[in-house]
Amino acid sequence: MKRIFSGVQPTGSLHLGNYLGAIRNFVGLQDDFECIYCVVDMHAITVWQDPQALKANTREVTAAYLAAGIDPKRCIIFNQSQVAAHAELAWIFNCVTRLGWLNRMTQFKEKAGKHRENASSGLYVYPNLMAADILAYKATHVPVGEDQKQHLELTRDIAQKFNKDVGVEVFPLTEPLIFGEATRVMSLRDGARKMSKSEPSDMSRINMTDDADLIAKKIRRATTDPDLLPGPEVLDERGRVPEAARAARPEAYNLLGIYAALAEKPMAGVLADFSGAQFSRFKAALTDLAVAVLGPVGDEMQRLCADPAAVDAVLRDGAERARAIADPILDEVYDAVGFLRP
Ligand code: AQP
Repeated sequence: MKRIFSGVQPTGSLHLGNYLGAIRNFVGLQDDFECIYCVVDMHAITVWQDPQALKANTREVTAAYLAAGIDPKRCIIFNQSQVAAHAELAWIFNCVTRLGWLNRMTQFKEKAGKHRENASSGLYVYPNLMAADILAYKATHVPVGEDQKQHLELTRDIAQKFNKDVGVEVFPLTEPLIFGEATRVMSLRDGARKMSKSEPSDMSRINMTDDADLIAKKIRRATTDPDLLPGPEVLDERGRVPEAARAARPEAYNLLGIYAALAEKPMAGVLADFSGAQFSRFKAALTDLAVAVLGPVGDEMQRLCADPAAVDAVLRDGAERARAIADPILDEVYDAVGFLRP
């Protein structure tokens, strides 16, 4: 049976990047896989989270899953800290992963930045917890964006080393699930930076719960350049924007990419529609499209967040079903390791 595991961190306001790069894709997968969608609150605390905000954000991510169309009966939706197997297996993996492997992880270097000595040890061993998330369910597939590819490779290395060390094929080698053209949504203020929950400026992102006026204001103020929009002739033979063209006009291609993703249309079609247009005309069309796509999802999220008891009930039910899968797998792991459970 094909089983998916994926998660989103409750680290702040969910934005268009989280929607286009992750949550929208999760919805389609539920038809072909057994899907486990987690709100990874234990990953979130690898950097400081205000406790009240963490609770609210955990409910918000859950509401986003539901509002986007993930069916909590067909899929398992829960928050990570409710299922002890994640922490327990992560400890085992702390003892499997080699320091050299972790030292190669680029995300730690990016997130810890210049203040490496001050980063939490949780941030450093984050990839071990991610491996535990996936392997606690023996997930066969994980949808990954560019930024998570390296961590999934590490998950495979951990599974392989564990199996070899104990001499039993306990874990599968989880496969990445790569979607068509990767959607990497960049900040509205700086086309070189990823749109991110933790970016201090709210004007840098479109939040999933922003209303029509706020979406219009953010798109109107989005950074652009003085030129007219390019036509489809800029694309390479595979219909992609060449790196050099993107580097020369990062903000323009970011907005065009957002349009293409929201319209679910190839870039060539979008460029044909707006070839030679001024940004003002394009931004008006982008606003209408963003409001049409995000509006209903945001409204439903607001409605769900106003009823925390209903959201909590989904998380409780999901956690129970998640434990039913993970606990026997953990028993198998403990036995393989040599832990007595008399
Ligand atoms: N800008 C983005 N474009 C496309 N996909 C994105 N994702 C995040 N940002 C973009 C995808 O959303 C999923 C959930 O991400 P996460 O919450 O686990 O953490 P993240 O990738 O670190 O997201 P943020 O928004 O940047 O959060 P902070 O600021 O807390 O670090 C992932 O599948 C991710 O690829």
